[in-house]
Parts: sequence; C-alpha cells; structure tokens
Amino acid sequence: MQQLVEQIDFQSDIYKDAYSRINAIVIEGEQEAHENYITLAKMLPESTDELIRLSKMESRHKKGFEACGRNLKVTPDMQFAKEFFSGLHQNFQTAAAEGKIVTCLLIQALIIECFAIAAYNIYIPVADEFARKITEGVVKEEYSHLNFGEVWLKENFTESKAELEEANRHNLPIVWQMLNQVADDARVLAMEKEALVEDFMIQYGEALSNIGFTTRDIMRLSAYGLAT
Ligand code: Y39
Ligand code: FE
Ligand code: FE
Ligand code: FE
Repeated sequence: MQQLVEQIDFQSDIYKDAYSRINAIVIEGEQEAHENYITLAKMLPESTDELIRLSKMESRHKKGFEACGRNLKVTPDMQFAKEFFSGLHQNFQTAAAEGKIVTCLLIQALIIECFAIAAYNIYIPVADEFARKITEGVVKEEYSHLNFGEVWLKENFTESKAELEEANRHNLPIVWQMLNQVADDARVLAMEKEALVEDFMIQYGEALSNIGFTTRDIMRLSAYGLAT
C-alpha cells in the first residue's frame, strides 16, 4: 500500500479536481452532522449533554477537513456537496419535524456514521500525510457516534423495530445512489467503490446486529436498494 501511495500525485490537476468534490462532501457532511446532533439533543432531553458533545466533535472534524483542502490548495465545491446530501438532509428534516427520533437516529447515527467510517477507513491508507493524520483522529470519534445510536436503539429495540425497517427502506437506497455518484472521483483518490460498499455493509450489518436484528433481517435490510 505504501508503494501505491508514493505513486499518487496529490498535486495533479486530476487529483485536485476530484478532491474538490470529495473534500466538499466531507466538509458538508460534518457540518450537517453537527446540526443533526443539535437537533437530536433537543429531541432526547435525557441525552442532551452527550449529544451536544458529539455535535462539537463534528464541528472539529469539519475544521480538520477544511485544513486538508487548504493543504492541497483545493477549493471545495460546496454547491455540489449540498446537492449530494440533499436527499438524506430532507428526510432527516422531515422526520425531525414529525418527532420521529428513531428515523433521525437511523439516518445520522447509523447510516451516515457507517458511510463516514467506511469512507475514512478506505481513505486513510491512500491519503496524503497531512490528511491521513487528521482522518485517523476523526474516524476514532465516528465509532463513538455510531455507538450512541446503537445503544439507544438497542435499549428501545422492540418499539423501534417497525420504524427502523421503514426508515431503512426510505434511506438506504439513497446511500447507494450517493456512492454511485461519487465512485469516479473516489477512484481518482485510489478509493475503490467495491471497497467502500464492502466496508459500509460490514459496519452497518454489525450495527444492526448490535441493536438486536437477526442475521436474516440484516441480510434483507442491509442490501435494500443495492441492486437498483
Ligand atoms: O458523522 C459524520 O461525521 C459524518 C458526516 C460525515 C459524513 C462523511 C461522508 C463521507 C462520504 C464520503 C464519500 C467519499 C467516497
Ligand atoms: Fe464527524
Ligand atoms: Fe459523526
Ligand atoms: Fe413508506
């Protein structure tokens, strides 16, 4: 893998062009995650302090990735990134307005966190040295965000199960669309779509298992919308 990293020209026009979109996606994702945890803090009064703590971590992640873009002299394409997240963003806003805590947790604390963990794990071995150090620090914290969602949903599993199934059905296909949309740019950064899908499935499957779903449920839930 080191061999491969030495062959990546982080200053080439093609790398910087792809990075302008991927870096923007990550910055926008961290900003939206920050806002989503503030919303969740209001919805879950018994966990307000912890959720505010998570929201502050997301702001720090955003600052770290902004520094990664500056380090490569790349201007992030924030307009592209806003559109990239608009499906999940809209679904989260709608669920929050309806007080659907389970749906909000599934979107942010499970789906988006698993997406982030997969992307950061795949990025770390092929990142420039500056971005690698930042991303290594960030991914450790993303596991703690995923853990918050797992613990809450496990404790409330019986009452949450039907809403989780429904929310999965509405949101997982969006994730596969997002992955397809970013696959070409990710490949320029030496991140293969197949590796991203595999890592996402592992993280998401493990999360569903920790919450209480059976292996049979997990197979059905985690592949939903993948083949379309
Ligand atoms: O919880 C978080 O910090 C997640 C918001 C951040 C999302 C990161 C989204 C990463 C997708 C990148 C796709 C690159 C192939
Ligand atoms: Fe984050
Ligand atoms: Fe996070
Ligand atoms: Fe429906």
